[in-house]
Amino acid sequence: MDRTLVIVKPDAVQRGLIGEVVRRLEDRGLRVSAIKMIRIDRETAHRHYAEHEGKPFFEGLVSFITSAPSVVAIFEGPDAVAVVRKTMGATNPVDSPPGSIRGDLALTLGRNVIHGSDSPESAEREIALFFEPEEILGYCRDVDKWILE
Ligand code: D4T
Repeated sequence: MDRTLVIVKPDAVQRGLIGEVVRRLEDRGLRVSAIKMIRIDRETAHRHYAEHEGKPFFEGLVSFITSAPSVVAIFEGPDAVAVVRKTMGATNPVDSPPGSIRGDLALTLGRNVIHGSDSPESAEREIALFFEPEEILGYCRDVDKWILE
């Protein structure tokens, strides 16, 4: 089973969209194996967005993600990374089709509601950044036999 890290970003938390975002991913068939609300600190934000360090939008990005609580979660399922990325839509909501999370719920790049890991390697790095192993629960749902072949 593959897994990926999702952040319901501060804009979505403030707008009351935690349930909507999580519901869309659960409706897709993905299983939550860890979830919690945190205020991301600056050090963690720098590590999470290390690939963007030095870019013009970096400081704004760190300020935004640390400005208020986020919900971080791990979603599991076959090809979980790709499935979440497709369900999210494009980074810039303008390019996200209706039906995707950003295409339905967001308008601008800097307030794009959700983060999802961009590769299985990033997912493992990001999961280690936000979760201790004992916070991650392995379990099966009865319904999984109707979702997974
Ligand atoms: P995240 O990481 O938030 O899920 O976004 P993506 O994986 O879809 O896209 P990303 O890493 O390229 O961008 C990270 C984050 O930075 C914001 N951003 C990005 C921005 O404010 N201005 C920009 O020009 C870019 C490229 C949006 C998402």
